[in-house]
Amino acid sequence: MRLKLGCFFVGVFVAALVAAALAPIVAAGPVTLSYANFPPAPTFPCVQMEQWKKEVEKRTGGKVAINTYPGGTLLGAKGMMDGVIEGQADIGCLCMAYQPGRFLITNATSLPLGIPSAKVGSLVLWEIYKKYKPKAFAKVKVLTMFTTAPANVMCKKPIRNLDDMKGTDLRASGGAARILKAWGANQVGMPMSATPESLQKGVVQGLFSSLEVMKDFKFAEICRYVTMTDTVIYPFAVVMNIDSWNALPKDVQKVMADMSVEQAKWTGDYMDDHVKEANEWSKKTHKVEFIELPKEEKAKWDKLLEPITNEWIQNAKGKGLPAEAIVEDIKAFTKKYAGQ
Ligand code: 3IO
Repeated sequence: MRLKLGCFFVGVFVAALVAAALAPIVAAGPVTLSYANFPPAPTFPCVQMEQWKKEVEKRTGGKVAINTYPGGTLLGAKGMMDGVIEGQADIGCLCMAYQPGRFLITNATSLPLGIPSAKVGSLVLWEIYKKYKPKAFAKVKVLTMFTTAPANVMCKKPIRNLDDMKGTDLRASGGAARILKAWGANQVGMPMSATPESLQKGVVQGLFSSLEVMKDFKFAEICRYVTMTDTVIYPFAVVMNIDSWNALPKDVQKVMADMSVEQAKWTGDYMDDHVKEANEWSKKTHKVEFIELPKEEKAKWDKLLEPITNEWIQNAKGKGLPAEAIVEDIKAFTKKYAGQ
C-alpha cells in the first residue's frame, strides 16, 4: 500500500513535469513564419505571396501562421538569398536576375529562347530547377519558382528602330540587361524596386521588363511609349531557411512541397492575365502608344540576339556545367508546355 502510494505520487510528479514542459509548446499555438519580399505590396511577387500564405494557412488547418513583409521592410532585393540563409527571414522571394553569376543555371531561362508567356516560363523554370538541382540552392529549401511575362521596352520617348534605341538609358537586370546591350541601349542595372526613383529623377528614360509594371508601379504616367519585343522573362525563386524548414511538422512540409508546381502555375496565370489588364489600363488611362516593329526591323533586332546563347554556353561550360544540355532542355520544356 505504502509502495503503491509512493508510485502514485511519483506518477503525478512526472505527469506534472511533462505537462509543464509541454505547456509553452501547446500554448504557443501555430508555428509562425516570416516571409520577406522586396517590391511593394500591389506588385505580382507580393500578390503570389499573399495567395500562398492564404492557401498554406487554410490547408494546414491553422497549424501555420505566415507574417508577410512586402516592400523590402524585412529584406531587400539583393540581400534576399543571404538574408534567408542567415535566418533574418524564414522565407524570401528573390529575382535571380539581380545576381546573374550566382544563379547561372536557372538564369539560362532568360536567354532569348522563345518562352512565350509567364505560365510556360514558370513551368519550364521549375523543370530546370528539379532536373539540375543547382548548387546555388543547396543551403535553402526551394518552395517554388516562377517567371514574369516576356519583357518589352517602356520609355519616355518612342523607340521605333535601332537608331532610336542607340544610347538610350534603359534599366534592366540579368539576361534582359544583356539583350538591351545587344540592341545598343545604354543599359543601366538595378532592381525593380529602385526603378521608380530612377525614372522620376531621369537617371533612366525607361526600362525593359514585363508590362504589368506600367499599372502596378504607375510607370505609364511617365513612360507613354511601349515597344513590343516580347523577348525574355525574369526568373524568380521562393526560398526557405533550412533550419526553419527542418523544424516544421512533416504534414506541414508536405502541404508546402505539394504546392510547388501549383504555385508556379498560379503565378504564371496571374501574371499573363494581369499584363493584358494593365495594357488596357495603360492605353485607356494614359494614352500609351504600343509600337509594333515592322517585320524587317524586328528581324534586325532578333539577329543581334543570336550570339547571346552561345556566349552563355561558353561561359557556363567554363564553369563545368552541362551548358548545351541545359539550353536544349529549356527549348524542349518550352515546346512541351507551350503546346498544351
Ligand atoms: C518585377 C520585379 C518586382 C516587381 C514587379 C516586377 N515585374 C517584373 C519584374 C521583373 C524584375 O525583377 C525586373 O527587375 O524587371
